[in-house]
Amino acid sequence: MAFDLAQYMKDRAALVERTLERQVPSRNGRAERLSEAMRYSLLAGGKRLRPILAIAACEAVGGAAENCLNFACALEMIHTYSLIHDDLPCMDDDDLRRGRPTNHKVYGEAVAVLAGDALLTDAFRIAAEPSRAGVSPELALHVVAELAEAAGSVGMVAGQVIDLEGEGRAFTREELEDLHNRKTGALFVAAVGGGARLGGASHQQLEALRAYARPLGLAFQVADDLLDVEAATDHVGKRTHKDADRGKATYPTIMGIEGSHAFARELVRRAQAALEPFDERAEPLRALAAYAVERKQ
Ligand code: GRG
Repeated sequence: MAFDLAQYMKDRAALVERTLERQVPSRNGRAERLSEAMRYSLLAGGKRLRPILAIAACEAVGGAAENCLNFACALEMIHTYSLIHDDLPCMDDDDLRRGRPTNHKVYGEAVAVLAGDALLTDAFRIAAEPSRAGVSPELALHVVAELAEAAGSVGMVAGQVIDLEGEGRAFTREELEDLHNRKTGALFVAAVGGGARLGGASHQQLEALRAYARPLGLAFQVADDLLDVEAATDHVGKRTHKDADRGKATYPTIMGIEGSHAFARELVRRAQAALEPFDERAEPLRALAAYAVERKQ
C-alpha cells in the first residue's frame, strides 16, 4: 500500500501536541499571562514539521517516536520563539501568523519578547530531560549542544542578523544560501540529527541523514520564497508579498520563478538520494522531502 504522508503527519503531530500541552502548562501562579502568551503561539496549529522530521529520523534508524518526543517539542518551542520575535515591530513587523494576530498584537511587545525568551529557555530544560530512560548523559549532552549551536550565534540568530542587515541589498547566490542554511536549515539539520541520535543511529547513518537534511532545509526555504510570491495570505496564514516590499533578496529574484521551482526539485532529489542506504522505514523522510516543496502553506 502507498505510504500515506497526511496520516503520518497527523499521527505524529498529535503526539507532539500532547507532549507540548503537558510540557508547557497554563497554570503559572502570578505569571499566568506569560504562559498564556507562550501557549497562544505554540498551540496555534503550525505544521510541526521540525518535530515530525526528528521523529521520522528516529524511526528511520529503528527508534520509536517516544525516544525523542521531548527533543521534538524543544524544536517546536525554539521555532515558535523565533517566529514571535521575527514578527516584532523591530524585526519583520507582522500582524498575522499561523492564521491569527501575532503575539505582540495580542499581549503587547514586552510580554511577546518574554514569551519568546521563556520558550527558548524552557526548550533546553525539556531537551535535556530524555523522554525515555536509558539515554546516556553523553548522548543527551551531544543532542542539546547541537541544538544550541543550530539556534544560536552561528546558526539561526546569525541568519536573522544577516537577513535584517541585508535588506535593500543584492545577494550573490552563495550569500543567500549561507543565510538560509543558518536561518532555516540549521534547525532542520539539528532536528534530523538529534532525532537520529536518539533513535540509536550509527555514525554512518547520522552522516547520511545530515546529507538528507541540508538540501531539504534549503528546499524548504526556496519553497517559502515561492509561496511569498505566488500564494494568497489567507492560504498561508501569514502576510505574503512581503519580501519584495522589504527589499529582501530571495530565490525568485536571483533565479526567477521557474528557475527556483527547478532548483527546489533538484534539492529534493539530492535529499532523497542521501536516503538510498535506508529501507522502507525512511519512507516518511522521503515523502517529507517532497512535501517541503509541494506544500501550499
Ligand atoms: C528571531 C532569532 C530569530 C530568528 C527568526 C525562523 C526565523 C528566524 C524567522 C521566520 C521568518 C521566516 C519566514 C523564515 C523562513 C522559513 C520559515 C522558518 C517559515 C516558517 O516555518 P513553517 O512554515 O511555519 O514551518 P509553521 O507555522 O508551520 O510552524
